[in-house]
Amino acid sequence: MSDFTSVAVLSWSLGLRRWWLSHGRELITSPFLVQPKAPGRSPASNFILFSFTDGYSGDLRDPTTFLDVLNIMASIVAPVLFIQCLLSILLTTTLAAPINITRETFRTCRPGNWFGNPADCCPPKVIKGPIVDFCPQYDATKPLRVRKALQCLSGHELKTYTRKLEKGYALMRALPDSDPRSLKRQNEIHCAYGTGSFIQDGSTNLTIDVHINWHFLPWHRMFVYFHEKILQKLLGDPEFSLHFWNFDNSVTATPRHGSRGCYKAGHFVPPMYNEPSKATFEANRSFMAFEPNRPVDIAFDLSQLNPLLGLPIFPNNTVEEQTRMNREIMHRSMITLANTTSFFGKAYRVGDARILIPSAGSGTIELWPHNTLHAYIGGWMMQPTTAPIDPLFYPFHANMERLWSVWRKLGYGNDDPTDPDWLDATFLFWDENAVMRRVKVRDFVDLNALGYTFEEVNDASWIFFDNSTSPGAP
Ligand SMILES: [Cu+2]
Repeated sequence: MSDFTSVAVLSWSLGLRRWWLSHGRELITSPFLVQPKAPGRSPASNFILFSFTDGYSGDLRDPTTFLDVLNIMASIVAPVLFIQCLLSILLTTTLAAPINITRETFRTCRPGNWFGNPADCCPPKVIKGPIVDFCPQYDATKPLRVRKALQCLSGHELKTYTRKLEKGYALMRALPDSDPRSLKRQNEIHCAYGTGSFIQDGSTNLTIDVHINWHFLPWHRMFVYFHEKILQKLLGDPEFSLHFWNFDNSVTATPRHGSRGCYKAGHFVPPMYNEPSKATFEANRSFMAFEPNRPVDIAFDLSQLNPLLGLPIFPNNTVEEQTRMNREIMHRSMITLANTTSFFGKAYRVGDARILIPSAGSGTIELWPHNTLHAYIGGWMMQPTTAPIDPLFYPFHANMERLWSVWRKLGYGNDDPTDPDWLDATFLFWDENAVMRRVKVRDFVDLNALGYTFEEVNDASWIFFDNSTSPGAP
């Protein structure tokens, strides 16, 4: 109940009721309004609708008795409501706390669901070994690793990277299911975190989700971070970087002389993830993902979609149309509609129920381009129960978190939430050594501390998109 309602209820119980008793009845029973009737003397006895134990009864058609009943009801209900509101305010202000995933959360994990679709993906209920706090170690003397834009890799670098990537996924797929670093187990942990399988400690029914709320961006940065660490470990190369799919850039530009970075359009599915004989490939995708010259559609309106009824029908836009629509939707999600609250999504703390409808809790970039692209790729990528089975998930999400870091630099007062219930939320992940780590959101907001950065790309393609030039856009 809102504070406003509490004030209203309090006012009524303290003041209005007294006013009604002393003046209100006289006013309404004055000769200018309605002639008063003696209570209980309704001409038609079948209209006597109530009777109290003290013998008072009345006809609800009589305005004075009707208001008397309201008044008596209010005098009973108002204090009860008031106490209830006071309690709920006290409870939310004193008990609100960040979400913390613990051994107990794992122990009480149970099958969850996504849009009513059952999901049975709990990790083992007992976490073996210690849980080690994750502390990023910023080393100013060490150059940051650079995650690059996939579409600009070329020559020897492209060859080496593709070979390593394929080897990394082959090794990851070969790990036994008992190893939490296997691709299957990584998918399962995302599934458990994304289907309400985990329950808030101490609750019997409040389930946890890392989508459709403000944990979407930091949680997925953590997930991709440990995925990259696992690839590094499997490859024996601590400098290996998971390069990103720059799907949001649909314009190839000529960089100014001397400027560094990648200025090539990146809105096609990266070819190194579309090689059927390789471990980076996944056959279970929509046909659109296999058309090499088809730009992705990140602007599609998914708001009417029931994902259980099948894939949405994406229109066959021309490259020019798609480019304009993609630029516009990026401009909206990153600038026009993206203040701090709307960009991150709805607050989600201990005591809050899981939000199930994307438009009710998701941040702008979770809706567009994230949800649209998951639906566009289709197949496993369509649902959080299976999406990380497809290796394309990772360069895609690497770009999602890059967009977060771009948003912070755009100005407009953009800044991360300062609420401790966001900053102090903790999640558990198995690291590259299969050791369980406790990870805090506040440790995942600064990329420098995590030791990597992103290559500069042509974000200007949507930053400088002018909405006024395309009134018919979605
Ligand atoms: Cu997810």
